[in-house]
Amino acid sequence: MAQAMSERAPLSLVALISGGGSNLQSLIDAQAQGLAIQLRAVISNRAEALGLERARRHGITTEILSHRDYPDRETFDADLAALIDRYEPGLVVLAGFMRILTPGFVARYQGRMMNIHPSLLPKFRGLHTHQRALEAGEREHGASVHFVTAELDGGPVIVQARVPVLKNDDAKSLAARVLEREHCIYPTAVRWFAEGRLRLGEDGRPELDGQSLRQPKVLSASPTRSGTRS
Ligand code: NHR
Ligand code: GAR
Repeated sequence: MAQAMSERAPLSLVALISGGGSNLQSLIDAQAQGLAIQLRAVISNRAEALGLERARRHGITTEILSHRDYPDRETFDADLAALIDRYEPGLVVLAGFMRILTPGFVARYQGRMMNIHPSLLPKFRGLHTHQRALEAGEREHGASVHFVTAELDGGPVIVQARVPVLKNDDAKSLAARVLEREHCIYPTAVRWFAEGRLRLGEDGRPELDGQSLRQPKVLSASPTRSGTRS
């Protein structure tokens, strides 16, 4: 089909997953609604990841690379990079990917790899964020999209979504409330990147529309301000 001359080529993506893949699904759905991305491959380190089934259902190429087949992180990451590079992605998205990546791997994709993390970074880096937020007595929790750096969950934050912690929450109910908002902010960050509005600036901060972000963007849950349309 003919493309208007002003349109840029769709942003090619490779997604890394380990589990359910609902964030992957949010990107697939955003694409179906017109976001100019092309999901070239979904790579999982777990053969049983449900996200692989979602990808297959949408005709997206899937790859399994089990970390258990490797003696150490370096050799796993070397093969992972080789696999990713076959698809020549403009952006690599970690979407519930559960393996810590080596500094060499991260450097290769500097400025073109994002992660979604289920906390209001810099709070609660690492795992079990919902339980930890509850135990800390937080009244607010959320999720963050950040550029990936060697520092685990320490990369510059692009956008966050905040949710309230409710009185009777357990880790499961809180995770579900956060996850729903993840499905809004990840496609938004990817859209900004695809439109050429977002990049990792020289100063190490995200740059959106030519402005260095001193604070992450925060998307509210209200549909008119959610950032899913503009
Ligand atoms: N790698 C680097 N270098 N930097 C980041 O910011 C990364 C990263 C790899 C993954 C996602 C992250 C999250 O959003 C992510 C960010 C896995 C672990 C972990 O401890 C921690 C954080 C994240 C992902 N993984 C264990 C490990 O030994 C394994 C846990 C498991 O398999 O269940 O790799 O939370
Ligand atoms: C999401 O909440 C994501 O933020 C989190 O795991 C869930 C994956 O859900 N990521 C991490 O904890 C990374 N360590 P999904 O597979 O349905 O997208």
